[in-house]
Amino acid sequence: MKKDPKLIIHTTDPVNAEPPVDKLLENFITPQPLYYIRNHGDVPEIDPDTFRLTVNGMVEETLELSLNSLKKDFSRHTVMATLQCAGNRRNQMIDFAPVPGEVPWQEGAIGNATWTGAPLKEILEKAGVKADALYVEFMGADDVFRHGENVGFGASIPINKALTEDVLLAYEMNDKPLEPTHGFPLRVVVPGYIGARSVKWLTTITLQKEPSKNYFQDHAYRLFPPEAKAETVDWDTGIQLSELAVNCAITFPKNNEIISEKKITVKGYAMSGDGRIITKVDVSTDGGETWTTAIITEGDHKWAWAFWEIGLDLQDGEHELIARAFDSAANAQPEYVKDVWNFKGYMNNAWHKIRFITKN
Ligand SMILES: Nc1nc2c(c(=O)[nH]1)N[C@H]1C(S)=C(S)[C@@H](COP(=O)(O)O)O[C@H]1N2
Ligand SMILES: [Mo]
Repeated sequence: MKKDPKLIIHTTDPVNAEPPVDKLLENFITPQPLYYIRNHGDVPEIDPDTFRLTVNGMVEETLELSLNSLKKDFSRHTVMATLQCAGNRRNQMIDFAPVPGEVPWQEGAIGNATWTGAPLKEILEKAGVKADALYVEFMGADDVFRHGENVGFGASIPINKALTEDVLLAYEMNDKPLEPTHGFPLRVVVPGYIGARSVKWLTTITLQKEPSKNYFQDHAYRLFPPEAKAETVDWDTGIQLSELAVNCAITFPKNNEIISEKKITVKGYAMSGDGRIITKVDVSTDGGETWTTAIITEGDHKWAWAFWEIGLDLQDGEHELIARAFDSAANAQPEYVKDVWNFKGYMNNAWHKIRFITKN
C-alpha cells in the first residue's frame, strides 16, 4: 500500500514522515497510508518463509519460531493501541531552544491502529522464563549506524509489563499484513509506552537481568532536566522513557491559520500512558484565566487516544487557544515548554498553545 502524498516528509534516508493533523483527525483508527513513519535505518527486506524469531537468554528452552508457528500455535489477539513517538510535538520545544540533530516532529508523530498478533506472554510461557529474568529485550533486523558502528535497533521492557496480555508480537495492522515500513513481517506492540519500545522487524527476544544495553535503550530515549547539556551530562542519570505522559494537541485550527468564520469547532486529540484513559480536556481563549471543558467525541479505550472538540463563537481578530488534558490517574499537563524542555526534545506534554486569526 502507498503512503498518502500529503505526508510531511522530514527525512528520506531514513524515512521519517508524519501526516498533517487535520487529515489525521478524520479517522479514529488511523489508515495505514496516514500512519507516521519513524525509522532509524533502512527498511530491511525479510523473507517471510525463511524468517525465524529467536527467543533466548534466561529461558528454560531457546525457541526458533516461524511466522506460521506464531500464527498457528499461539492465540490470535487484537488490540487497539495508539503509538506515539517520544519526539511528538518537538517543534514547540525547538521554538523555545534548539534541539540539534533530532527530527522536528509536529503533532502528527502519533497514530492509532488495531494490531493483531500473538501475545508475547504466551511465547514467554512456552520458552519458560527463569525466575531472575527481569527484562525482555527486543532486537530488530535493521542496520542502524551510530558513531561509525552498526548498533541495530533494540529496546527492553520490564518482565511485569511483558507478561500482560496486550503486549503483542504483531503481524497485522488494521486487519492487513504489516507493511514493510511498519515492521513486516513481525513487530512488537507495547501499548501505553513510547513508540521506540515497539520494535519493528523483530528477530530476537532475550530474557535478561538488566535493561537492554542497545544504544536506543541505554543511551538515547533518556529524559533529562532542562538544565542538562549534551556535552557534560552523565547519560546514566537520565530516565529511560517507558510509559507515555498525559498529552494533548489542538489539530484545528492550525497554528497561524487564518479563518473566515466566527463560529468554529476546535478539534484535537489527547493521549495518556499505560492504560490510563483521558478524563477531561479543557480549552482556554484567555491565556489560561478561565477554561471550558471540551466534549470527548470518542474516548474510554484503554490503550488509545481520545478525540475531543468544542464550539467557539469568536470576534474578528487574533486569538490564542490553549488546551490541556487530564487522565484517570489525575495527571495534569505542565503549563510551560521551558519546564519540560530537554536537549533531546522528548516528551513535550506542555499545554498546547496556538495562535490563529479570524476575519470575515
Ligand atoms: N527496528 C526498529 N524498530 C523501531 C524503530 C526503528 O527505527 N527500528 N523506530 C521506533 C520508534 S522511535 C517509533 S516512534 C516507532 C514508530 O513506528 P511506525 O514507524 O510504525 O509508526 O517504531 C519504533 N520501532
Ligand atoms: Mo519514536
